[in-house]
Amino acid sequence: MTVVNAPAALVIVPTYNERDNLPLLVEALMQQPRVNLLVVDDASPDGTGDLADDLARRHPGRIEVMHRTGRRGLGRSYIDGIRLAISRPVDVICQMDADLSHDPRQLPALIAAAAGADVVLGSRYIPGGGVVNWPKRRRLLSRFANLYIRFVTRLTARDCTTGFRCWRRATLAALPLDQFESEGYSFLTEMLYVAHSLGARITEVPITFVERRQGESKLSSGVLIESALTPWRLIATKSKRR
Ligand SMILES: Nc1nc2c(ncn2[C@@H]2O[C@H](COP(=O)(O)OP(=O)(O)OP(=O)(O)O)[C@@H](O)[C@H]2O)c(=O)[nH]1
Ligand SMILES: [Mg+2]
Repeated sequence: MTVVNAPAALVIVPTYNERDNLPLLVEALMQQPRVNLLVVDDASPDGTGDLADDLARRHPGRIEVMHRTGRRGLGRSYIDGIRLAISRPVDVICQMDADLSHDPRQLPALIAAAAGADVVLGSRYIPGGGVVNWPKRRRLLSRFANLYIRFVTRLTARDCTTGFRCWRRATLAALPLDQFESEGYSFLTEMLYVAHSLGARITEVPITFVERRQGESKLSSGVLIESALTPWRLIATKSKRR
């Protein structure tokens, strides 16, 4: 049916110590037609980078691996990954976590929605979306973060912090990445805010987020502080950006 006309997509997956999860994610993604993968590994001490190279050899022409050096960080990794991704001849560029929290079977729905929007958010907080296996504390933190971001920035999306997204390549290419300041998770909020202020059409597609079973979370207190300050910085520096 739509396979032939489906847009070619490149999925950026940042990794830090995801040895147990990455092979399962790759296996599932490689079953999707016209989907390629860019792994951005931050010199994971558990050898995720070497493992990604092995997986790339097993799927010739479909997986690229970027080995970062220097200071690690989710935002820094995405900036490097996006710079490479936008140079590839694809229609759509996606973002996904490596820890199987984002279901590859939901990816086609996000890609399809990019036909009618510039940015598609895989959303936990619209009807049909949800979260599985999160303790109450974590649920509250995420809910509060979204309320806080929406309140401060006036973004209207229900899930501004989701890491499961699809972008039209041109929209992503228009982001002034050299002006971004977020080093960690708040990069996700920053890129959404900047895209919105550049006039991008943002839509949400429901997803079910499943908490990781393997590996460790990288949420640190430094990351949380940056996330709390970022919405204020974004509105304060809005006029400097075009
Ligand atoms: N390259 C890179 N990837 C990272 C870094 N920190 C986290 N990641 C990856 O970013 C994705 C999201 O990180 P998680 O630790 O799962 O964050 P989370 O989903 O908010 O936290 P959990 O609920 O514990 O899973 C995963 O694929 C991580 O491997 C980093 O510093 N560098
Ligand atoms: Mg996770």
